[in-house]
Amino acid sequence: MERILERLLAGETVSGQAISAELGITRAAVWKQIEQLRALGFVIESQGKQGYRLLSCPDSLMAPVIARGLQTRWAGRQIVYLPSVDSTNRRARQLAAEGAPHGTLVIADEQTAGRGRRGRGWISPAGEGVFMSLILRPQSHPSEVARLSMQTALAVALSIAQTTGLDARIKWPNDIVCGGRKVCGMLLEMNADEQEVHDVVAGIGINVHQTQFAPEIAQTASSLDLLSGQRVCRAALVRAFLEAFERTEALAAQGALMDAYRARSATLGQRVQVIAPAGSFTGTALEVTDSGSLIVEDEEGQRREVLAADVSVRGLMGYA
Ligand code: BTX
Repeated sequence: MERILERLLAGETVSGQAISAELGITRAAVWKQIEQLRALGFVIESQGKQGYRLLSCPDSLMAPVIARGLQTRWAGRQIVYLPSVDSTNRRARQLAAEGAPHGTLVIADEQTAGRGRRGRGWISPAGEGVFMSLILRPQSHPSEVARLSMQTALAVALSIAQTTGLDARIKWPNDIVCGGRKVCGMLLEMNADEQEVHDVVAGIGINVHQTQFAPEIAQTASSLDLLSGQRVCRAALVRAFLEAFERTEALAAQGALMDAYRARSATLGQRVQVIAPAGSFTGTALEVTDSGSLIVEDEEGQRREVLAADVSVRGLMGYA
């Protein structure tokens, strides 16, 4: 179906015969796949013998829809779309282990067991969000992987801002918030030994069309549609993310990543409350280190290093 869609997206009328010859399938099979695309919401005109013409696309995440007009060198050059999957991170890790190239994007319309950090879940209703995992094969030491987490967060914030006009901000360590509400979570998983990183899977879940939320997140979560007052195009958001990710790589190479990150941070420069098992304290968030921890100056003027794994950080003004 993706190959027929690709052909239709090229813009011209294409005959059933030409598709059948190119794809090596019968004309009846072509017709059946056209009907399947129609059932998914693609409006396809039949022009008798001349063939088929695509008039409009639904809000689809199918690979050819995302790939149309994508301006990247490597990010998302290979896209694996799944209508439904347990977790795109789990699937991406499997594909990475099988040798999927750097930049492969695994994306789903629905997750049945979306994963958050530390065994938590990510609510991923069909057709409502973006659930995706980018496979990265950085040529770096495990200690440098924190940078990828910053790049991912920055790229998501920039792409949301670009696509919706919202003031998307990074809440350390890895939420994106808009108007004080969580619209996105990220889960980076690394496959490495002491010397070398084999691959990193950057998993991203963005709330796009939801208008209702499960009771446990109703007070903290929102969606891009609700916050922007417009119906956001998911494929455009994904393209913007992939393009922004490549830009963050350039920023990192120029030593400018931290400044760009700081400009999008909801946490840095703010008064925060650090809630740790060993005790809580308040202070001012100063910076994020190369290894990804947060430096907070406490009330006594002491600089304390806060590891993402240990704590929860709350802004003193609302959720963000
Ligand atoms: P996290 O542990 O920071 O956030 C999980 C917590 O956030 C949950 O315990 C719940 O309170 C809340 N939550 C769950 N779902 C939502 C939601 N849709 N919107 C707002 N809040 C929510 C964040 O973990 C990491 C999430 C990564 C999700 C992506 S989706 C694609 C990829 N595949 C996969 O399995 N996970 C990643």
